[in-house]
Amino acid sequence: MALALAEKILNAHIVDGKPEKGSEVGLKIDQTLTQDATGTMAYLEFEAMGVPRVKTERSVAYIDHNTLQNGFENADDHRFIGSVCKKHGIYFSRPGNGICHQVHLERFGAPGKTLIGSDSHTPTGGGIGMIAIGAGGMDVAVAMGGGAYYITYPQIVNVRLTGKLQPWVAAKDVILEVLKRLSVKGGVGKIIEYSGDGVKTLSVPERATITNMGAELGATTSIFPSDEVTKSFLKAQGRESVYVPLSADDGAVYDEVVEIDLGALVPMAACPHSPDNVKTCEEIGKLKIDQVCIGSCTNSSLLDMLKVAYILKGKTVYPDVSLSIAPGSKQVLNMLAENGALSVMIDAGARILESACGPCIGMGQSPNSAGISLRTFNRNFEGRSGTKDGQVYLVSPELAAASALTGYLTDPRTLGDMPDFEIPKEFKINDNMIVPPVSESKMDSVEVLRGPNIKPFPSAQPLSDVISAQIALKVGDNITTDHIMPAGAKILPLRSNIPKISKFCFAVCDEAFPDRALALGKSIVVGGSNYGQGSSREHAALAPMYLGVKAVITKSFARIHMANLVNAGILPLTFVNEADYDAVSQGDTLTIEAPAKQLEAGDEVTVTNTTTGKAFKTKASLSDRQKAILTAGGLINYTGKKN
Ligand code: MIC
Ligand code: SF4
Repeated sequence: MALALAEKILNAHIVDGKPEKGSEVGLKIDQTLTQDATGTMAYLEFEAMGVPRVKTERSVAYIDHNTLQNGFENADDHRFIGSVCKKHGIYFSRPGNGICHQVHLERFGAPGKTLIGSDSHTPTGGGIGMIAIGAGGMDVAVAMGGGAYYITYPQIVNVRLTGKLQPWVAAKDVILEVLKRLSVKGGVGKIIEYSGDGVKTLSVPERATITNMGAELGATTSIFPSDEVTKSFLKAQGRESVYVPLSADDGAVYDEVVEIDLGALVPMAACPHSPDNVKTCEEIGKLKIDQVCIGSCTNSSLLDMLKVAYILKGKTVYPDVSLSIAPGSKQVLNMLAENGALSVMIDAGARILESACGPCIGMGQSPNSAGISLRTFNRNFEGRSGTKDGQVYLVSPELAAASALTGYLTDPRTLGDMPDFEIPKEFKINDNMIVPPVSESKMDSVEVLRGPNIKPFPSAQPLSDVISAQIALKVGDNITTDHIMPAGAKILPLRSNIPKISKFCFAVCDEAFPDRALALGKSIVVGGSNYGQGSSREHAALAPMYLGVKAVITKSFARIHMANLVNAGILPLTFVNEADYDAVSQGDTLTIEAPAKQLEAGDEVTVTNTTTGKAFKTKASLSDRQKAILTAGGLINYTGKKN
């Protein structure tokens, strides 16, 4: 049978289950990555598994999120991760070396390999033909220990690209168009596979922008073929040896087809507060802006930065506007320094930031009150910028730079002719900020360095005979992990301390929730559709678990968050009749009799609202493996039991 590219790579990695759409398969994982905001927890979990050395082909730990170091906590985490890496066979990308996804693409990614990362934008690797998937820290820990990573065998959506982008229209506009058409839930349970004549007109960094922001579709991942363009990129990175040509078989059959004529696209923006709220510049009209931020794992490549420098050359940032620029990696920053583009940016008045996530995760550069901020990032959820009423628009670097000069949202096509921007024949390669692990003979002598803020992860309880608990919180549709477990400069330093970080759980929705949940002892959360979209942070499951949440009942879940709930031993259920969502209220007591037995018997779980006396049906869309994990009280307990 003719196969899609994604199917070919998936099938070559299946170690458990069958490639049947909708059923669960276990995949062999070739590479893993972590970043520091999820990494400490992931390595604590890895340590708990007692595996001396990682069993993957390559595992890399990056320090890129918590680099503000406003206090000892972040630096302690960096030191802990660095020492764990040395001991357990993991490469360590030091702070300053760049954003995990950008550096991984430059230095480690390889076509045809599988990669999981404890960060939802891991699909960036799809830009060079990898199956790269975002996962919770616990799943990454298991993969580092040689265990399989489980996904639902996905449907494949084929996005067929034809034509060529017009001058000043960007790869960002391609993914914004896909988001406009499919929405933030359109990709759930699917892999987005790009093909068609238009593919060869896009460079690797442009492809990576598209696969990166495919995370906002809720997709399992996105992938481009590996072709001559991939080969030249890898060659310029001194890594031609990992190149293999890869594409779908002729006549591959897809579950859905989306056609996009690149030549028909125009510059666009995702308006507040959702990445799928996409409008063209013309539709948005005259919009006065306060801030422009360029960078993040979506748009911080050398190519992006060269375009920005070209636009800023000889000009000055508009008086009322603050422009910050964070090049994605040390390689990018260094090349900009050497070719003079950095000086052009500084001359124009840009505020140059270190190569890290920075403003994208609310670590500095929050806009002014109700400030309008144009960002080249991938998420514009409410409050994520650090300013509650900040209005964030997601745009291309070209549009961002043009607007920084005029003070208004500006269509970059007004800039006139566009020169050809090309990937260099050779990137500047210096891996001196990537520390290799010590040899096996020396690993016993490495001491793991911990700090006072690094607390062990809380352990979950096996499923009890009956769950009877109050609804401590009822929320609406599209609740993001930034609602459940906010990030930002104040909260991110607490990522290694679940008891402390839990005090901010659901702070965006209801500041009283943590105290209420703790006082109740056990509780239930009710949500609408696409609950838990966004980040892969398992803290959005670990904090509720610590606060005593036993079950979350929603209209539907986002993929990674649902897996994280299962791993944390929290029962994820969906309403069979969505009308039952309206029939429950915060404060009602719900009872689930013999949950483990109900799960064993099938996928339907009966819940009784003891406050109203009404019973309703819910669905547990779980594999047998996931049911066993829940019964055992989370993935760590389950893995311990199995060994
Ligand atoms: C994000 O973009 O939200 C993050 C911060 O990179 C997260 C990971 C985290 O919360 O640490 C993600 O996307 O998974
Ligand atoms: Fe970092 Fe932002 Fe990318 Fe997340 S989306 S990895 S915070 S740059």
